[in-house]
Amino acid sequence: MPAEYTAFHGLYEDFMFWSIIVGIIVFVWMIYAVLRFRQGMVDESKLEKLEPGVFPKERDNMTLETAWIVLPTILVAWLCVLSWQSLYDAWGNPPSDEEAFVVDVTATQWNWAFTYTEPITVEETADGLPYTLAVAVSDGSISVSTGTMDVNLTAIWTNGPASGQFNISDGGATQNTIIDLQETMILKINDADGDEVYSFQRYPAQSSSAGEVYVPCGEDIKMNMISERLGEADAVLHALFLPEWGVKEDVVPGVTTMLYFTPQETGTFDVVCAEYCGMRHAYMTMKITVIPVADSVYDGCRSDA
Ligand SMILES: [Cu+2]
Repeated sequence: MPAEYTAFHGLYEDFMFWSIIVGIIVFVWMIYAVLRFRQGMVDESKLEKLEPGVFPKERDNMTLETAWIVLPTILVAWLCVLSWQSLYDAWGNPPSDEEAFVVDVTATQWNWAFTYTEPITVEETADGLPYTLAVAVSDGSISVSTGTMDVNLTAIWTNGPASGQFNISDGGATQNTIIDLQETMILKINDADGDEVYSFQRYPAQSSSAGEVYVPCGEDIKMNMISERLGEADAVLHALFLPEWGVKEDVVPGVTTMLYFTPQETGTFDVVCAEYCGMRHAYMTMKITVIPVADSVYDGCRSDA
């Protein structure tokens, strides 16, 4: 079910409520009619015989007929009104590419490729560390400080084709190295047991992250989507579906389609294909991670909680 803050959440609950009410009325009436009028329950000799071609006008019930036309009409009209807001949310007012955090999406048989159009930095520190870990990555160096604590850590980094590692003890270490922030930069810091205590990932514009796409919390996220050939595999119809926000849009060969949403909570959610696209359609899944934004207007965006 879509997240509670989305228009689709309320819509789902409203439709569920009215479906259950209508379902109860229909099924109770149907079961009653089946039992009450089954063969043997009525004396057939007393039944009036209907004449073909003659409408039994005397058995009209105008009130009943009006009711079963007017009430469902009102209900359907009401459901249309309820749907309006979510339709508007999904299609009505797309953010421009300048306002939004734009990710280009290329669907192939059978893969999603997400390419950032602006840089994004993803930083994560393990919970409950008994020391304060401060890390700074700049063009000229990687600095790690553990404050007054002497902790043995290992930093492993890759920056485009370059890579390296260094050890940290005595409260910190600095590695002087040329970091090109136009290239993907990944830094992981592990403790003596090999467990990751910190990770830093920076993806420049036109780069992609493997197996997972990162988006900032609280911003309008816009996905511009195309479908492409991959080797021998044809460009076919796909549909990007993000169940967490209840949004889904077709990805059509030869056309750029678009989808947008505004995450208001951090976390990792599913990305799936919702249009059958061949043998490995079911495996066309990925993860989308909404990363915290410290000064966001949304409570759910400010921490990793
Ligand atoms: Cu598919």
